Amino acid sequence: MLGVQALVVDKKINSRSRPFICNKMFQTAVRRRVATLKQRFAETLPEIRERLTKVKKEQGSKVIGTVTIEQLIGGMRGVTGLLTETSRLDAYKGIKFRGLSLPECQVRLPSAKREPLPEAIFYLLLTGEVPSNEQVEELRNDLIERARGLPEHTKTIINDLPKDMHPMTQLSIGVLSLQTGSHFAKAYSRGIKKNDYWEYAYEDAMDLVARIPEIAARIYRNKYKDGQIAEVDPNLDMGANFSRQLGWEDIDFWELMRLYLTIHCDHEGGNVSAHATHLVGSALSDPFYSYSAGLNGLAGPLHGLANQECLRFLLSCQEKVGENPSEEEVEHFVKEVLESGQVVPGYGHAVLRVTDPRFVCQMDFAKRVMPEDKLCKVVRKMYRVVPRVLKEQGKTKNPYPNVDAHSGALLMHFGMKEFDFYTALFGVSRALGCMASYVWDRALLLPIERPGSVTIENLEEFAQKQ
Ligand code: HAX
Repeated sequence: MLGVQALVVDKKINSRSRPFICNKMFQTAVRRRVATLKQRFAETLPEIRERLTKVKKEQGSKVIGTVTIEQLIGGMRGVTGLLTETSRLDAYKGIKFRGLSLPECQVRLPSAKREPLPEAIFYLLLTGEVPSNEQVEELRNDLIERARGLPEHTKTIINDLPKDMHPMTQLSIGVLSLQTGSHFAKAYSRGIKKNDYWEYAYEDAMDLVARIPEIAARIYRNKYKDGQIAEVDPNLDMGANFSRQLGWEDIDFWELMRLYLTIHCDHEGGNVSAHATHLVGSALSDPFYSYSAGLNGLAGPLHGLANQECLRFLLSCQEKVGENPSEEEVEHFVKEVLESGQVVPGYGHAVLRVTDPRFVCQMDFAKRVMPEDKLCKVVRKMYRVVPRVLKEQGKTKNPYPNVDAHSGALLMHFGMKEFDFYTALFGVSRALGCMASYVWDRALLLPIERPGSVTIENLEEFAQKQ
């Protein structure tokens, strides 16, 4: 929980007050006392650069794994080939952000109520340190200032896009339109030292993280509502501001948004959105080019788009067998989906081999905040049925639910029914992890990425020689 100066606990607030209210004197004190996130990053950098140089020099020739022909053909599953500082995914324990599991983040990171503040998780991803309330407050102020600088041309571009364009296409365009303000691109063309790349990358990354919520909210308001959008409130955190700009004043929804922004923010380096951002960035394309590419990957149905597919799947189950289906009816429905050759959305994972802890966090939230919600009850029935059915089918390496199996039902509960928008929410969250990693990539002076490739003929020849 944040300190009393910074927070009015939500039990005491009425509908006009906010669960994250900062006292002006406290803010001023924060500005005087606390090192900025950038300063803190700069302080930690020399030691980390030294460790990387040492491990490269002393251990550089050691073998970390091998690549089989099956892995080469099979999307490089299980091939460790990336350096990502921000998080690590364990097949059996799930995601750890800088060594902290999701439940640990919920306990240890500053919060407005219960769920971590998005600013706090971003601080953790960037520095590896659990921030104090004051550090989060300093970062929050910085992001608010930057959010207010959303360029006019970005607003115009979004307003002019066809309303029937998918939100992810719009989000990618919106992020790309920020590129005109890239500090990194300008500094690079002026000529800067490699050691200083990260400073400009940092400025861009912060601008992107600060501005992407309003871009997404504008897309939502234009496409589905009246096009009007609330101003950023300087007294609120990112989760609350984003919710308000989307049109939600319900503080339970603000908490859901904080949870949502936390659980989707990062999933180590190899997932499509993080990897695409990293790859494009390795060519020294600036953060806007890079994350726009990451968003294009997130838009795929096997990655981020699975959350909208999942909701469609849950609703069609209800449509077919009623709002409150029995487990037998759910089982029958799932088997029909599989027999028709489709995958069960929200189930399976390329790395995880257990129930995704991000699913568990959402299920806990649903049980606490909306215990009687019918759709959430269907989600829980699916959880009891689908793993067994997928195990019987025998193909899927991981028959358990992933993050996308629950998120749509939670959003539906609060009246966000436009499920083709859901992946855009994911995109706002994933910006936190991808941008933290982008800054590290430049800070650690990582080179352009350029793996080798072979032809089928090469593979055949290689196999014969072996
Ligand atoms: N339903 C039915 N079949 C499934 C399945 C599911 N949920 N998950 C995997 N399978 C099948 C695969 O299609 C594959 O079949 P073929 O051999 O016929 O091609 C087989 O089981 C083996 O696949 P796998 O090794 O277990 O899984 P992959 O690593 O290849 O793929 C996916 C991982 C997440 C893409 C996969 O499980 C899937 O398609 N799931 C449904 C879509 C989904 O929920 N995606 C979101 C993932 C989380 C995420 O990135 N969110 O952004």
